[in-house]
Amino acid sequence: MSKIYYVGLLLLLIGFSCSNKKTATSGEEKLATKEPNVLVIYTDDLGYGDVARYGGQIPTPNIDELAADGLLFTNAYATAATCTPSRYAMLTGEYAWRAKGRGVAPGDASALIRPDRETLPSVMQRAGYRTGVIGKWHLGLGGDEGPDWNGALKPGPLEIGFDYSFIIPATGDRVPTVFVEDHHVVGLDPEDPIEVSYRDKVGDRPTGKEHPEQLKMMWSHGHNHTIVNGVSRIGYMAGGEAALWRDEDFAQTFVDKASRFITQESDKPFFLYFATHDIHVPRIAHEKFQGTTGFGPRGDVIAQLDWTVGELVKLLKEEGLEENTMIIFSSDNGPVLDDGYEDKARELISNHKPWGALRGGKYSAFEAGTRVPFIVKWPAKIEGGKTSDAMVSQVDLVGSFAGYLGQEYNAQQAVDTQNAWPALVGEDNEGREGLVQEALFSNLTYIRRDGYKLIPANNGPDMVPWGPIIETGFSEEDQLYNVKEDPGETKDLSAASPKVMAEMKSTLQRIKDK
Ligand code: NG6
Ligand code: CA
Repeated sequence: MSKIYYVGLLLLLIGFSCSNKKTATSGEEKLATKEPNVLVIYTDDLGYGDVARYGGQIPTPNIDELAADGLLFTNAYATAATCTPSRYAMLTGEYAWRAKGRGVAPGDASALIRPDRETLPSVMQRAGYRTGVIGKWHLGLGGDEGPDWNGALKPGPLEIGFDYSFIIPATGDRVPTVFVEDHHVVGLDPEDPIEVSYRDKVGDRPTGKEHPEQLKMMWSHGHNHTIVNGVSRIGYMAGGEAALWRDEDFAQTFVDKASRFITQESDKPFFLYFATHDIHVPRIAHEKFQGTTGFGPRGDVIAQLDWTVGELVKLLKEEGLEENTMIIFSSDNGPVLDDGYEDKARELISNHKPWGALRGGKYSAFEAGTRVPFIVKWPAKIEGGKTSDAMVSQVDLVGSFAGYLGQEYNAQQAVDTQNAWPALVGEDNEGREGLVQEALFSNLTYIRRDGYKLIPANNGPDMVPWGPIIETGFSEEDQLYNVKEDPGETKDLSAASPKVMAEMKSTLQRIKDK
């Protein structure tokens, strides 16, 4: 054989192996072999009817686009009508009401989820994901002694499965009004330590009660303690001047942090729990959104939330990650108008119905308390533009991701989670057989897939007992509705269907006793 022949063969082999390599690292190949990135966009107090695609009057083009490109659910539920228990259940796979002390957490609560607990981020970590949480936490920080704002804040997100954390420790309306990144308050000057009290006034910052003239947004109920950034909060806070946030910058700050997290060099897929402050009170949108909707501050923060979604999707597109990223968009509980500040939410509501056709709202045992927007977009797997009536619950994320990723999970701890993967990706239109939802004061209701909903008798007040003018759904008599046929819960069927009710009562008891 001639030399030329050998050289030719060699070149051919080199060429072959090069082209082979190229295929192995091409985008297409990545798609076929890599698990999806997962981005959970968890909004705060966004009602079932607050998204245009669900019937809302305030434009939400970017959220609507998620639905146009993904799957929109009409029967999806948060587990509770308030924030802390909903988040607890989504992250642990256990309904929050199984133990006491998991209601709305004060801003100085110690960690509600301890390191020995099974969690959604731990499942993802074990499956080879890098995990992050950005945004509102509201699940407590620190051990039994509570958070040490001037030291290391642990246990917290990093101890329960997150590799990275950048959070509002509790809520925007609670002190301390500072961000926490990993274990520390961001920008804290050690010479000016933070002091927090939920009982007595600390330090000499003015309060909203004494100095309403210093406020840019007046309080209506509660929220009249320490003033920070022209807004009085729940709780008293001294020190930490250099670390104080500006509410107007929340949305941009979180988008920037998400961008850094998502674009980080890594061989691993990412799991990002992105918990927006919007549209919780105080509703202080960035100046560029203020006055843009005609619906007042509540409308403006919906516009800002929509912008946030648009920015995240744009980022994924730019990074070539859109196709194989699964976005789950939802809310922690239903809508409220006046939740403690005079922001004209009620006066400017016009024909917009945050609760859609449902009854009640945040805090309520009626449907608007927990039935929430829920959209899943994952172009590589889910065909866009479809609607699913499957009954899904946020408590099922643990079981669903564990199932899909082939991970074992601690079912002794995550007792309430189920593998709802087929429903989440649109392959099962039925979903859960039934679910429990938690309203104010841990009152429980039970809903069946066929629409029957039991609200057991209780002696709670029939209206939320402070400012928000919302029906709690409580009554001294048992109530039974069919929320499929009667989403507004207008016809009590308890007298007409005693058998259904008895059966549902015993099912609820069985779930409680689990
Ligand atoms: C309530 C607050 C309300 C809100 C809620 C928690 C008062 C009078 N009201 O106690 O403004 O902060 O707690 O909302 O203080 S949640 O969405 O985080 O659950
Ligand atoms: Ca909430």
